[in-house]
Amino acid sequence: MKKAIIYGVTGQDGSYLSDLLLSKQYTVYGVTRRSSSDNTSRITHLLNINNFNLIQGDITDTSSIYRLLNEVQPDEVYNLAAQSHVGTSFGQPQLTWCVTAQGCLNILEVIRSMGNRPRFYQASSSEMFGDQFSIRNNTSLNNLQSNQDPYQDEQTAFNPQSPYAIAKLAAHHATTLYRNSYDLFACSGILFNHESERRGERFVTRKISRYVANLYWATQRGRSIPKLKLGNLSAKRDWGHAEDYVEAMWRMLQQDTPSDYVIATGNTYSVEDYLKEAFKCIDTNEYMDYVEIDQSLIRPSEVPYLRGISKKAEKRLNWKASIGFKDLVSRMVQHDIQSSSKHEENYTTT
Ligand code: NAP
Ligand code: G4F
Repeated sequence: MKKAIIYGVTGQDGSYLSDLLLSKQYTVYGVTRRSSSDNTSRITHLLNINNFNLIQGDITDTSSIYRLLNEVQPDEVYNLAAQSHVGTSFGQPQLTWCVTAQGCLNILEVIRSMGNRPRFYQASSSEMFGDQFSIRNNTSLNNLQSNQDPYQDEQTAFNPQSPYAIAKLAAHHATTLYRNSYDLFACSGILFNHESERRGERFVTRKISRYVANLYWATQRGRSIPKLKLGNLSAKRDWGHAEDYVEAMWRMLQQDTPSDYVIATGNTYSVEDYLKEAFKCIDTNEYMDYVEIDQSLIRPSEVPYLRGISKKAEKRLNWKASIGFKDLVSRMVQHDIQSSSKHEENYTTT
């Protein structure tokens, strides 16, 4: 029976990865930060399972990492912990650095000091590419047909556009350095955006799906609700479902040799496309009637376009995204409609 430690277990990916590893008979040690209010809503279904252990800790505290790894002697360590909101990172750059960059280095240093070294997964991000892309057929960004070139893959240059992306890139380089210099089995998954019914409520997809669900119920009750405040609608993202993506993380650590992989669907859609598709789920075409552009939500610097090519993962990990854009949007909206029916409208408009 394998043992895995998950940093970031209370987050979207941590909860799905726990589900996956428990289904494979792992014993899971999920690390959670002490909090004055409950932060375990995504893992309540796991709290009474024998093979699932919740441990208090923090990746900014190396002594607690050292103790936990040496006590548990895990086979695998997944670092999913981060201050993961790009917009927030502009307001809290130092905190983002301490958690998202330094936290990874702290874990690497502990693993390096161990006799039996666990395999290590680092949650790298497509945000590291920033404004960079690769191109085939001389297609330019201004002359783009949907789902054609450009793209990002393992060869594309990095040029981070936020404190979050800078911190992720530092952690990414540290992971490569420790793999090459100290022979650690350390992999980075360069994951493109992945969402789900468990997605944090301040990421744009969930913000929209929750608003649409609340609008649906308000309309049923003959009420109106305030407009949804959004920032940049033209940014394009490659959106997949988190359940597919945690499978890729696990597969990376089962290979004979460690490496880095781009994980993405290969398709790109704008925030406005997501908005349109979400409103379609409640048979509403006039989606802009419900939206207000809020300048304070426009970031000082933006990543305009992401579309990942996962050929390497397809070939070596036999991995491919199984849930497409329309399915993803529909699942999120339907889930939010069902869960908000129990409550009065409780929307986030900002
Ligand atoms: P998430 O929902 O925001 O989860 C982040 C997790 O990190 C939470 O469990 C959080 O705990 C924990 N955390 C924050 N600060 C910590 C600290 N100091 N010590 C220990 N834990 C801490 O993020 P996600 O969407 O699941 O993403 C997982 C990872 O993949 C993150 O590193 C993210 O940056 C990266 N990533 C995500 C995507 C995506 O599209 N989802 C794409 C590429 C990379 P609390 O619950 O207590 O806040
Ligand atoms: O949902 P978002 O906040 O995700 P973003 O910035 O792409 O970052 C996510 O994906 C990364 C992988 O590429 C992860 F590394 C990261 O941890 C996170 O999971 O924003 C998506 C787009 C952006 O262009 C943003 O400017 O939506 C735009 N947007 C427009 N209005 C908004 C809003 N984003 C948010 N969060 N809230 C808005 O009101």
